[in-house]
Formats: sequence, C-alpha cells, structure tokens
Amino acid sequence: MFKKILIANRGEIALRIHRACREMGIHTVAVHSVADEHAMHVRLADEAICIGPAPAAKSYLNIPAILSAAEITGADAIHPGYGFLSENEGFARIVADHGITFIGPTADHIHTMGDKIEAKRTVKKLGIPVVPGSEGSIDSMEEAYRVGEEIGFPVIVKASLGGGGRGMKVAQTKEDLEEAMSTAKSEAMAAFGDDVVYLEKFLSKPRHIEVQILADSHGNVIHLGERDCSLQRRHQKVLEEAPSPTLDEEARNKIGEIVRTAIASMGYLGAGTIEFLYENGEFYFIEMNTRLQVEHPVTEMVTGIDIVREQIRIAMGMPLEVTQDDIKLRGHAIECRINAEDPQTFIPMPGTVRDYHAPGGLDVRVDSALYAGYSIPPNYDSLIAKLIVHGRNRHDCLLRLRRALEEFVIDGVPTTIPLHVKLIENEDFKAGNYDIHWLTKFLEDQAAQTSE
Ligand code: MV4
Repeated sequence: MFKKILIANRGEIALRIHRACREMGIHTVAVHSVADEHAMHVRLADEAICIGPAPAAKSYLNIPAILSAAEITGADAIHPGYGFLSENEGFARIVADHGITFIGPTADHIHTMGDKIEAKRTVKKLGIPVVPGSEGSIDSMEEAYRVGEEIGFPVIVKASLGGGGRGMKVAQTKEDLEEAMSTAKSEAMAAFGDDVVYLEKFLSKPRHIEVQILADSHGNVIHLGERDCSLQRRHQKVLEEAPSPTLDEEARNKIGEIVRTAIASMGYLGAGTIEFLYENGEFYFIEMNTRLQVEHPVTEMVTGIDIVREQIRIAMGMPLEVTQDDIKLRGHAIECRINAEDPQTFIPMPGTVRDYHAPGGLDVRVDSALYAGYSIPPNYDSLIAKLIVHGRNRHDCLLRLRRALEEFVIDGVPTTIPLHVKLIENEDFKAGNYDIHWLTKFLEDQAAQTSE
C-alpha cells in the first residue's frame, strides 16, 4: 500500500491528484519550479521540493531532479498527471527501475501507443475499427499513389510519432499528394526527429468522440462511456461533454464493448482513452492516450467514479471497485476550459489575479489552483480553471452552466469565460449539432461580428 505519492505536475491537476490521495490517507509530495514557489499545489501538499528553474525543461521535465525528490522523500509512487512526463516511456521505465511505482501503464504500452502506426496495427488486430489507410508506413511516392488510389481522395498524411494534430497534411487530389508527403515528412523530422508517415482516408466532417477505460491487474476492464471533444481550436479542446449528444445507448454499448475486449487482450493497465473520429454513424480509431486527461471530470460527473482514485488503486495492485454492470450513466456533464487568454486572439495573458470567486451550488465543480493575489507565471499552459457542471439532462446542464459562468469572478487577467457564455447560447450548440470544424467557423463569425 502506498504511504506517500509524489505528484510530478502543477496547477489544477496536481490539486486534483492531491485530493484523491488525501481521501485515501496517502501523503503527498509536491515538486515545483522556482516560478511556482507560491503555487496552490505546493501549499496543499504535505511536503514540497523545488526541482529547478521556471522553464519546464529544467523542472517539470527534469527526470533526475524528480527522481531525486522521490528518493529523498521516500515516495512509494509517482503520479505524472497529464502533459509533461505523463506519456514519456523512458520516465515510466526509470521510475520502475528505481523501485518506485509509476501510476500509469507500463513503459511498453506507452511506447506502442506513442507510435501511431503501431498503435493502429495493434488495436485493429484486436477488433477496433480504424480509419481506412496504409497498413504501415509509406516509404515511397509509388506506394503513396497506390494507397491513395485504393482508398480514394482526399487523404491525410500523418507522422507516426505525431498526434494531437502535429505533422499532418491533407491532399485533396492525387496532384496534391507529392507536396503533402514532403511537407509532412520534413515537419515530422523537425518536430520528432523521425520522418515516418502513414496515409489515411480524410474524413471531412467527423466528430471527435473518445472512450474512457480503466483496466486493473486482475484482468478486469471497464469502460466509462464516451466524451464528445469536437469543440477544438487549433487542436486545443475548448469544451467537452459526456455523453455525446449524437450517440444512443445502443451505439455507446457497442463501441464500449469492442474497446473493452481489445483493451483486455492487450493486458493494458490503468486509465486510458481510445480516441475516435465518428462520421455517418461509424467509429474510426485514430489514437490512444495512455494518461489521465484534462477532461476526465465530465466522465466522473456522469458515472460517479473517481478516476484518479481508481488509477492509484490499480497501481497498488487492487481490483477495480466496480464492474461494468455497476456503471450507469446519470444525466449530462459539460466542462468549460477557462484560460488566461485574450478571448479574441487567444494570446496567453498571464498576470496577477485580483478578485477571485468560484461558482458553487448543486452539481457545480471547479478544478482550479487559483486564489486571489496569485500571479500566473508565463512559463506554462494558460489553462487556469475547469468549470464542470452536471444536470439531469443536457438542457438542465446548459441552464446550470450559464448560471455558473455568470457567477465566476476572475479579475486581473482576461479569460475565455465570455467566449463560453456566447458559445452555449448558440442554436447549433444547443441542438448538439457540431463537428470538429464547427468551432473554428463559429469563432470566425464572432470575429467578423465584433469588427463590424
Ligand atoms: C483526421 C482527420 C480527418 N481524417 N484523420 C487531428 C488531431 C489528431 N488527433 C487527428 N486529427 C485529425 N485526424 C482523418 N483520417 C481530422 C483531424 C482533425 C481533428 C480531429 C479531432 C479534433 C479536431 C480536429 C481538427 C482538425 C483535424
């Protein structure tokens, strides 16, 4: 059993993990950069260790410093949160080699899913539907043309070590393919030091729907339904909801069972997310995330399952507390990501928070490390709070969300709160009619209106 967990992260997610530990009677160690000396995660933890200067490369990504902090404090385990070292297979391996438990899947599973070609091959073999495309890498233009003709244009060239939208190029016709291949390859080489690419049919108007799973070391796997994360801007999610407005129970159970079976045969351990594009009633696997995700709270709100608690229990070798039959989705949940950004330009605007008041009341959750007087450092992600609201159905959830957004006071820095207010008043959004391109158009229309 863990007595002490080191949390290798900062901000709201470090608090989220600390809270789960506290409720389980586990002591916490915070690590922090020089810039985060006064951060809330440092204040709340039982112990705190400075691991380096402000730039993440020298602190939150500093593996020797984090390992030393774990050794010095006698931590039994390390929770990496999301981002930073959460999907770094080398980190997972070296933590384990030091006799410390990495709270997450094995380094091998992180490796497999980090290589998008290998990930696709692995899940396809286990019965998960994938986007039609090349069997593996594309190594010549002849091969690119052959696959392109076979699946039909438009196609998308993707970097095998990419993901999250980096290193992708669309070719509308075969005339565009040569340029798409060479740009994708050189971008991939620059970004990942590897220019292996693969080809897929380009889906023009899909939704982004992801399935949350939990797998323990006793062979139990459960799925916790899906999240609809189609509302993104430049591959940054803005608002997520569970369940997806477009799925019925039959479709949900069908994909959930397919995923559950596949994950069980992989021998996967911990929490994971299987990402799909969903178009014309069909699911197409794109990637698997092997970490806790930013948007996990919407799933917690509709299932009542504490995903972080389950991650920790799984890492201790304990069985899942519930079976698939125990999972009953209840109502609807929406998360608004609140960033310290200019709501027009999305340029990060760090600064000092003057007045701060978080909304509350029934079924309103705020995950944030902010407090009045806090100075947001300019070195990290601009996410400063997540507002998660639950309702008996989507309609009630939206009424409550509107109320909660109006109650939220964050003075001193511009935030994306006003954008969320406008977004949830939109008729398409209210009807649940949106795809992955919808938000970009919505924002363009907004910009055009304000400049008139
Ligand atoms: C696609 C696609 C269309 N067709 N793959 C972008 C991020 C990465 N996770 C996968 N992405 C896409 N892959 C095929 N075959 C369109 C996207 C995409 C996208 C996906 C999810 C959410 C927002 C997106 C925005 C633009 C493009």
